[in-house]
Amino acid sequence: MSEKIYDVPAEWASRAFVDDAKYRQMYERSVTDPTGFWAEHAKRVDWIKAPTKIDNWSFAPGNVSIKWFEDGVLNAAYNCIDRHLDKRGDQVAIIWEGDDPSQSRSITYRELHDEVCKFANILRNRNVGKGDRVTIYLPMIPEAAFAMLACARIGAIHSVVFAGFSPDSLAGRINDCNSKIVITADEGLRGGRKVPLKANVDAALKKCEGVDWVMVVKRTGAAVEMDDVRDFWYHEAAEVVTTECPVEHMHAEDPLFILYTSGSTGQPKGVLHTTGGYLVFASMTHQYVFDYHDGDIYWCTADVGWVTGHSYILYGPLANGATTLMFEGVPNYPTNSRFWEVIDKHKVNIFYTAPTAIRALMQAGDEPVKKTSRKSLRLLGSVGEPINPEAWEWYHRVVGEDRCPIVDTWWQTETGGILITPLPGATKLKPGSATRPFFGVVPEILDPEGNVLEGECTGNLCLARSWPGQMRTVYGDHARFEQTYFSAYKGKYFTGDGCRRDTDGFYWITGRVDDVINVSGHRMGTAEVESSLVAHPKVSEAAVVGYPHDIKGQGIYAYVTLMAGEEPTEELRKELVAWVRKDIGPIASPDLIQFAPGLPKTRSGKIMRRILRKIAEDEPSSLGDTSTLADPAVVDDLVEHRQNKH
Ligand code: 6R9
Repeated sequence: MSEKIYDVPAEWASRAFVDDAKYRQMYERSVTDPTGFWAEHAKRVDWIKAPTKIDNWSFAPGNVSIKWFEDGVLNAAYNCIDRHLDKRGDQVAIIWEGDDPSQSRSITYRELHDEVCKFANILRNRNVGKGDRVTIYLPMIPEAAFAMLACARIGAIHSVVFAGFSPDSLAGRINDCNSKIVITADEGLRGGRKVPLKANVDAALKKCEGVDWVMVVKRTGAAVEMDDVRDFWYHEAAEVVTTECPVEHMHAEDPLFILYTSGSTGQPKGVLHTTGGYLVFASMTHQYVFDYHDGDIYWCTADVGWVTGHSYILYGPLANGATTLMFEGVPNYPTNSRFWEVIDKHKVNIFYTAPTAIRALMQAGDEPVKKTSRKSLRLLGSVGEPINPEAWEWYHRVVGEDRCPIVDTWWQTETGGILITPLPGATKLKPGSATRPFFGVVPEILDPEGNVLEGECTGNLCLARSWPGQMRTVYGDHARFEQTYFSAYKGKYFTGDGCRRDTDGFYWITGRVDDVINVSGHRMGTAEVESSLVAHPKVSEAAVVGYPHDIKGQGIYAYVTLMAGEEPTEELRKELVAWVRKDIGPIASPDLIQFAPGLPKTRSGKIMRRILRKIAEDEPSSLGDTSTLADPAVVDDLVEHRQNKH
């Protein structure tokens, strides 16, 4: 671990919303008087009816229930658009930068209002209303923002599915929440490559009974098949609707969106977020963590298919009246200078990206960075996975020219917003540490027996209390919600992450301790990849673990046992990679496949993943005790034929 410490630059301490003394004072109040604290900060959003009941939650086993601001009434789209119109109708809300550097577009708050109202009217005309689920499978184009905000405006619940997911993955998500409408585009465009989104939807819908409508946005103009009854073009429907659409009155605890995320078992879970608490938390964290001031140009490079895109491209920034940049492309197209060129082109002040992108660009050397100016940059952010100190230092020194603090923000789809992070005017930085809890957040580190550890320690990260942005349930399966997050440590939310707290009380996230792996900042359940592999006719058994990968953070290592009589060939290896890629999506493609005659199992038949992880990490000398295995000899073969040998 890096021992270096970076103090808060003097100009930051004086200009930021919060300096260290203020952080300590606000944090103290947030945990000693949470009701008073959140009653005050709830005022940052406009309520149709202000809440009088602030916090009402229980993490008690069998009775988990989370409510914030429950008697309040509001509308999220109103807060992200309408309330800004008087003061900043002509201010740019969204800067869209296309995959092709010659394409960009600026959308003012007034224009955003009109586009979102039109979109909402199109949905209302198809009988989509409060509580209905809408699946959005779009690339990073402005219509993705219009679609999400249109749902919020009419009280429909959006479920955005990342456009990199396969037809099967899409179908599973459509069916799980019974969407009756799917919004997509003819094709997506990323790094100069086309993605056949409409064709993917057509394939998915062969497995979905309940979908009445498919709305198609024209992005590339490719010829696509259109079903006469079911499918319609967005641009045609938009011609016959008005730019006014009254907002639906939503209770604070009415659902805002569902977002599917991978867990350690079974199918992805539909994480449900509600309206009031989520919006208060997303907007408040956006303002304080990025120290967002009026006039700043803010860019988060995430995709709206992930939670980071929801909270920190859309809802947080727009609720704050910010100018938010939405990027269709990838970091290395057309060249490795793309990020920095976009920063110069749009005079970006605040830049928020993932360690995997930083590591990939770092490998391309300093030159593609240094040939750009980046003078506008003031603050850098990191999210999605632990950032290794080398990448942190490079980001700080080369990209930020030693003048921009880095906020390393730890949070999850489930948390709705950032929970552990520096505040740039308040917190000294240690490369690799997410530092201190945000207001109202009470982290605890526990040992496997459930003892709360004090002082400097390492263990499993839990949260002792609720915060307004917390997920409320797994859509349609509250029992799974309780089981997944509240059963390991009674009365606490268990994050699935390991964590160290140092002598300064700073937190260092060490990565997942469950069967979730983090590949380029994307969460993947090992069980999902395994069930895809065993669905192949030649595969009898599979076990998947993560291993350290220079760029992706973690790579996917699959042990595969073939059916009797099948030959382990190079060709089959490629076939299996392609199989998983097609089944789940490119982000789930195994990086390494080892054909294994047998897997290490206990006598009761449990696969010993600890051993598989060590072999995948190329640490065969630290396998630990293998004597409890049913057949210890299988380990020798696995070690001998390991795929990650250095
Ligand atoms: C926002 C997001 C959540 C998991 C989380 C953890 C890892 C995210 C991190 C981090 C270390 C950070 N993670 N941010 N680990 N430092 N700053 O990424 O949500 O896709 O649900 O992933 O990502 O392991 O549990 P999500």
